[in-house]
Amino acid sequence: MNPTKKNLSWIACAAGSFLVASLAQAGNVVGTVKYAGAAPAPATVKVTKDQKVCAKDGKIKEDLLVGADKGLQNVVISVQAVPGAKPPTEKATLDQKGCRFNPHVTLVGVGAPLEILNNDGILHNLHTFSSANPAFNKAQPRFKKVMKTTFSKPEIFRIACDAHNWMAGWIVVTDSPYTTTTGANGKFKLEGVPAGTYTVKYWHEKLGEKSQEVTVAASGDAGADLEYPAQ
Ligand SMILES: [Cu+2]
Repeated sequence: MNPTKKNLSWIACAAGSFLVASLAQAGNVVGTVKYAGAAPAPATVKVTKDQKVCAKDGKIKEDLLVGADKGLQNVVISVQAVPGAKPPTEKATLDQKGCRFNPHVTLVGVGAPLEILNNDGILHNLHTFSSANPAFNKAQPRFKKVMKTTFSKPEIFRIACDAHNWMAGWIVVTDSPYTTTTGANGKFKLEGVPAGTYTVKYWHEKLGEKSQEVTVAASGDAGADLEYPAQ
């Protein structure tokens, strides 16, 4: 074998082993977020306009959703300052469906595209209450089925619809690919977090922000359960 070829194959082989080693040294952050008190009954939302479209299904206030076994829904979980981590780049979608923001909390990476849909056949008007990112207030008439936007700074902000005052939601612009929200049972799982010790941040629209440290081993699950005191 000539020396050049030999060197190349050694480099390729070394790079391969490094990749395998670094992939193997990552674990998952898993947990359940709970609400300590008795689950409050969600308030019903009064639909006062565009009844045909908006009142098709019953609506509840979504600012404190407690499911089975006290699981708290729509908590944003984010592992902070993971070395080498880049913001998620996938397209996010926010649907204004039946005059409700779906999902209630939308995650999007810094600089990643957000598509805002309107298939309701009526006028919606998206109003953002951001401060790090420029706020906007844009009509989305029934014929404009998609609006596209991006955000350049990490921030969590409220969104509303000026046409339907009960519509309420949140947009989470994140620079951490290790960001997710809890499901109806309060559970979450973040996979492939490189081994290390990190701060995990929890945010809930009504119950506020909390954090705790988590140490992720080279494989397996690191637990990050949390309980918010009842209000
Ligand atoms: Cu609307």
